[in-house]
Amino acid sequence: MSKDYDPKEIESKWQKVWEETGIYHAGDFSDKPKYYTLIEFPYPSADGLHVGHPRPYIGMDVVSRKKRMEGYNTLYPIGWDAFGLPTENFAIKTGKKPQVVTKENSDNFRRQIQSLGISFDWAREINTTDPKYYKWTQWLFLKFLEHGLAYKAKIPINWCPKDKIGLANEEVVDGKCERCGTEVEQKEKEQWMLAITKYADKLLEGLETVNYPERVKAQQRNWIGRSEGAEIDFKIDGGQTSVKVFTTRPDTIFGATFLVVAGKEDKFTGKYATNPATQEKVPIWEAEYVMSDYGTGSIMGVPADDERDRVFAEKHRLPIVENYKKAGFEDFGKKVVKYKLRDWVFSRQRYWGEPIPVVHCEKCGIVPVPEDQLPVTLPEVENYQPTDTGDSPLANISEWVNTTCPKCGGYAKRETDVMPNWAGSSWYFLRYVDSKNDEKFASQDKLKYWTPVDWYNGGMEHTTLHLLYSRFWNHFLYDLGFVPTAEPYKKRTSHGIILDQKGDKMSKSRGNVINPDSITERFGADTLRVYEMFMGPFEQAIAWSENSLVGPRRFLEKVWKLQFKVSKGQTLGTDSQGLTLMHQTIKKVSDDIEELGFNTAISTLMIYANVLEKQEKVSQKEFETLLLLLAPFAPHITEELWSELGHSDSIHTQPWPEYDNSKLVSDELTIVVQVDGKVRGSFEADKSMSESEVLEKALKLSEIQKWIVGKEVKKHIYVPGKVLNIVLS
Ligand code: ANZ
Ligand code: ZN
Repeated sequence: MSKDYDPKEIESKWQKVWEETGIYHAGDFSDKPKYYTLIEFPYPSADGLHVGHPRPYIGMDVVSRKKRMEGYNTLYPIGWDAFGLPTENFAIKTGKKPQVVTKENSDNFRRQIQSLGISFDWAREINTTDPKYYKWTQWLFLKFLEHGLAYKAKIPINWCPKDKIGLANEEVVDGKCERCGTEVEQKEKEQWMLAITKYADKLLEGLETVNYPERVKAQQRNWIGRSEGAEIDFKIDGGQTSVKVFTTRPDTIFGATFLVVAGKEDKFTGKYATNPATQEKVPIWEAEYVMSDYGTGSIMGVPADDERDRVFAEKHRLPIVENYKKAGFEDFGKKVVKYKLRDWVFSRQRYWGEPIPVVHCEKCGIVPVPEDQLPVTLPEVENYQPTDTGDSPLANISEWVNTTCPKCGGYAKRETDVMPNWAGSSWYFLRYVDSKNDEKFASQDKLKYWTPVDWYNGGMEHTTLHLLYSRFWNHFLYDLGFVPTAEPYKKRTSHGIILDQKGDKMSKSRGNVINPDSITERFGADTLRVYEMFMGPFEQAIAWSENSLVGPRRFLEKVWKLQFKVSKGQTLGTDSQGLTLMHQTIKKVSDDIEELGFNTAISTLMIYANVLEKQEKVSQKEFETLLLLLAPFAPHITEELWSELGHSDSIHTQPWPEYDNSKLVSDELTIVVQVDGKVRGSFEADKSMSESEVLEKALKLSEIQKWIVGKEVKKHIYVPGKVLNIVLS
């Protein structure tokens, strides 16, 4: 009569039930406290999900499910970050419309994710390429424009000649395009910019108020790169003109023996300036090690105290003054603050992005598209290929480009640049709280109820891009009174990526991608989930190991078989030690989940299941506790076993087990007995036994008797509740 564990059958059955009953739907407003868990929404690529994708989804699913059971009204949403190059390039290659590609890919991702039983609230699903969504991305852009934070500038941009696209500094890694690895060129172009630098201080100060890993905070601080220093003028040509330098060490000015201006190669300009401290003439050089776009683009060379200046001075035989007088910090120049952070290049000359919602009118200049005419939708085009002039493919669609000016009614041209892929993801967490709203990006009431995000888990690779950008947008919206808190995320954590069996990064080009479908097919979603949480510390990268799936599968089978040992209706644990273990297990699993210790939580559950398996009978209470603690990790099997016990409500809406502090330590203690420091025996003692009672009992033990007979006990040392050492010699 004992039924075998058949994940396929029970998983699809319960997924259907959950969908029908909507148990993971987070209702707006409630008397319960709210909890908002967030993962970085995926880019729906044509390759589908690989086994690395679900690791953070499962991790935060465990947290979300636990929070729900703890009585929180929990929001755990999902959507698609679907604009950008991969889809556009795929469309160019296959001749399919990006809209169609996006639909197919997100349908596939949805199917895959749903087969894993993750408790996302699908009713709130968003897609950044949906005109109903990007209407609001455009509206938010217009807010930046209205407040002077979006502007056009002709600037040298990082240009990828292969992708034919301008790149933000953040997208250039070691001088190469982050996506395709091609050497980046410089190109002068009119670009839309967002003034993120105006928020540099707020973005720094905000870090003091949030719970992020220290290394994430450090990366954000470094990226912003705030430096306090001074600007000092060095006069030339008899005081007519001067070179302004930026220094963080104005106290070293007496040691400044030359000036360097940013240049392409090292050379002497032939000019001299006067050091205002020493009144000496110092030569003005050009060199590559001085960056043109930082500080003032010029420095004072202090070879005695700055390593790079010393190298430069030695190479070009410039004077080095070792022991010079130190100046006071305010003595020369003017105090200034400089940042490494640059304004954000916000336009892309491509097709698959949000059109920037402005028109160019000969009479009125740049005119924003009025709110009631949003969204400015992407027109259907035949050819998505970017142009060689660097203009967007949209520039070729005259019916779309030619329009009337909303201000004067005259002839105007639409802006043909689109926004970067980072736009839609800069505010998506706000849209989730009210994803169907056609009147506003989200209602004030719902924003007030749901935000900020309580726990956001995402990749370390997004620390300087997405995380900084979305914090910037949220700070800006806070200043406008649109969102209730300046910081969007209370707590941030990161997961490690999953590598292939050999320890290499999984990628389509390497051909080493493992599709979760095949794993679910063979082992079941619960086994995949438990394996991904068990395989190693959540924050560390780890190699996939097909063989290791067997362990989690066996564990679930063991849990399955325990149901046949349960004495129904029996509520209490069998003995005091059993009760202690149960409470210890509850505590350990509860604490571990809060600290991303998913792997140790599972091993604790494995130990517990082993102990129960060895018992002759398992009480209903013990078995239910095991199921409740396992439910966030393996939601299908636990739901099935829960209903087999006769419950009609879902296990996922039950209260999370609580532990009793007083039961964490057993009343029974094992006292180890040593004779002259060597372990000779042990016995079970009651917690209340006094030291003399312990000694008395120990001396009577037969295994101790044979060591001490005929000898004198000189003294004894007792470590309460643990060890008794009997000293003879
Ligand atoms: C004299 C000096 C003496 C300096 C000394 C340092 C140590 P932060 O802001 O922390 O990165 N510097 C200034 N502008 C520069 C540029 N455009 N390119 C390259 N280097 C530049 O460091 C600021 C320091 O870096 C400045 O202080 C300047 O060198 C150099 F013992 O001035 B210092
Ligand atoms: Zn006009």
